[in-house]
Amino acid sequence: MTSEMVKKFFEEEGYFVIKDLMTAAEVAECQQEVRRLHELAAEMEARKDAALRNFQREPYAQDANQDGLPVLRKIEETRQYSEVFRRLAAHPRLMEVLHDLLGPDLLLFRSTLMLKPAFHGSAHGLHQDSSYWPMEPPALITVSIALTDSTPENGCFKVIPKSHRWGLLQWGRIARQKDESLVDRSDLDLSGQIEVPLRAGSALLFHSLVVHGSGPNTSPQPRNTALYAYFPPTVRYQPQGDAAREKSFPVVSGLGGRTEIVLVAAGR
Ligand SMILES: O=C(O)CCC(=O)C(=O)O
Repeated sequence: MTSEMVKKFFEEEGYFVIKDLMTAAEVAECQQEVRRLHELAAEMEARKDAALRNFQREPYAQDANQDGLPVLRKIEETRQYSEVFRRLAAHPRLMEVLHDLLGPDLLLFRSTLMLKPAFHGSAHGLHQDSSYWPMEPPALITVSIALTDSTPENGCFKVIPKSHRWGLLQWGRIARQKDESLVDRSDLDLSGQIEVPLRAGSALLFHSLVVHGSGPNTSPQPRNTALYAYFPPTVRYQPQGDAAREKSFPVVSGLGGRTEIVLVAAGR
């Protein structure tokens, strides 16, 4: 597909898949790094490290540990703990597509590992990312890079194409048990929902207003993904309530080579 075709598809459908973004060697390096971060979590738990708040245990796991390591649901701020995942945020092939969609100047809102351990992974309720994020306008792009094959059995993404045109809606809890419904609302037409299986190394990109979620992992295969969210400088930081009025965001590309930018919220 040409850049124009990718842009047109993304603008109309709200999502896009980049097949085989990473090489097999890159995938293997990321998988090793996922294991290292689990070992790090175990060490941090042992010393009651305050940064453990970025490592979330799987809330509905039957066992607390697998192979002697904690059963985790996600790790936030991965770029703080991992050079591999810091670099992956700026993968050259990903940058080409994001530059076409958002322009050359890119900031990072989120760098996360979403983990669905074999047999244990909880479901992810349907939602729009922008309903939870203090960023305006709601025009970010989330990228989920599959680090293992991602299938309907191990809880691949579900998206509703074109739902980025529905406007901003309210959603409920995100982490859900394996037999729970993925949504509490009954007033929405969810019939267009599709599953997006990905081979390890491929990536799903979607608009932050696209309705998405994922099922549980009841299979023997883990489903791990590196998840990032990007925004251009036209998106502002606008938190509600008592949240800090300024926040620093890493620069991923452009912006005169700066490494981070502090965004200050406009007056209340
Ligand atoms: O990785 C998943 O299954 C869902 C992640 C997601 O939707 C999110 O973090 O907003």
